[in-house]
Amino acid sequence: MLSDPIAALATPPGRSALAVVRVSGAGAFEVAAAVVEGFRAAPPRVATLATFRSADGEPIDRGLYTRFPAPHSYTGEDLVELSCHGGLFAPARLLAALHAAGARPAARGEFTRRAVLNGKLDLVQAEAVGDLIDAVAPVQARAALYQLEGGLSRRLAELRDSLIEAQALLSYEIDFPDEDDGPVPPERIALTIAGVRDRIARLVATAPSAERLREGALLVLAGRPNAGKSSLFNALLGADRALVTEVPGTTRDAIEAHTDFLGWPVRLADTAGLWDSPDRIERLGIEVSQRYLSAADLVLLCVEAGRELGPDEAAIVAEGPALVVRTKADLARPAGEGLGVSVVTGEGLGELREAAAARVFADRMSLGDLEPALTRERHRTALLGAQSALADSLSHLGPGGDPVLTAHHLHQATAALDELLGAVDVEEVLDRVFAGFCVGK
Ligand SMILES: Nc1nc2c(ncn2[C@@H]2O[C@H](COP(=O)(O)OP(=O)(O)OP(=O)(O)O)[C@@H](O)[C@H]2O)c(=O)[nH]1
Ligand SMILES: [Mg+2]
Repeated sequence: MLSDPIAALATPPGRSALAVVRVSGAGAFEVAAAVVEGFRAAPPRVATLATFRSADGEPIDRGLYTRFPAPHSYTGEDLVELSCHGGLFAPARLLAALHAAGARPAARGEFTRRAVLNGKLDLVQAEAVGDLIDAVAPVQARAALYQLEGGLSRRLAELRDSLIEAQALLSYEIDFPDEDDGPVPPERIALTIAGVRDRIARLVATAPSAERLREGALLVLAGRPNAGKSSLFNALLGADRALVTEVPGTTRDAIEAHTDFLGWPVRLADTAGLWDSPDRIERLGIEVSQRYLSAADLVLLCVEAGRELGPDEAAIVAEGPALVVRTKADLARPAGEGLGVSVVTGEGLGELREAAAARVFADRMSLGDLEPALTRERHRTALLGAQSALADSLSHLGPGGDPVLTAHHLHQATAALDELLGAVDVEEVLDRVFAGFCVGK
């Protein structure tokens, strides 16, 4: 049943001052009344102090409960929030009592899923709830909050409105096919459609850096053995994560760590040195390095300051995107291009962070994080679908064209936007979006 009562812990389990448990669905108030002493019908949305008891009347804790009658709740259903002391016992016993009183354990993301089904949030906003919780850098949190507050949704709704307008204009054309220049000139319809197509193109262009912002840009430290990659990895993280020795071939397997460069989220990867090694295990490590090189948003190519770039290194730069980092700048003056750094003196580390962040987040820096942007592949795929449907619709417009086919493709484009916002009932899309959520969301 879709609206059966569900209950789950909304805070992380473990030692804490407080824990919050949520119950939502038809019958949530009856479930709560079985556990909360003196649970009363009034007043809504006001926290009330009460004793919580298990089915056999044993006291569990004293805490606060708040009643949110539908539709004025997160899920749009009757909802109760109970807060008790944290730790291992009180929250678990409170939850068990609520389950015994008839609430089922919630599935991943089920609270937010219900909010979407009840029209409290659209799908793009629901994704932002997950992004806000998962944010590790301030810019990620700001972008998620903007999306949650409807920044992207509003932009998509405007596009949808324009498409509906084009469909309306087109229906005149279909209804009065014999009038030579019809009540609406086809050029006007074409202009409206082309306008939407261009606005979609501008949104699609935000996808690479916005997806990067959400996931963290992948920066890969690569170069010859002993170039100082692992030392730089540790220095940039501010922690000794990777082994460093004077023996070439120290790093065998890639290591990844999350950090931020001046507030911009990055995934930093240290890799095995690239050379023709006779050692089988080292060769396997080098294959991993190659895969990282091709997946990188930016390669930080480490070359000792004292020497010229070899052809292997020049090839990596040519393939790009890469930034040449001249390591061990305390030992020699950098020869040729690249940014000099030293992990001994700390020289160049700040500049490197700045240059790398500027390279991978250039357009987010110029746009600011408060512009609608496509933060997921799902958004990009939907809008690319809409874009090609619009191109098809334009190709059937005008002399010799078929307005019915134009209308059909316009419809497809609108459907792509609807699926993106979750306006149509698409269980499969919902399943995919909420698979990554935790049970209390
Ligand atoms: N003087 C100086 N020595 C450095 C610097 N960076 C690294 N080294 C030394 O260079 C040697 C190799 O450093 P690593 O960081 O292990 O080099 P790597 O590129 O990870 O090497 P592999 O994992 O073998 O490919 C070590 O002896 C480091 O102490 C630096 O900035 N200045
Ligand atoms: Mg190493």
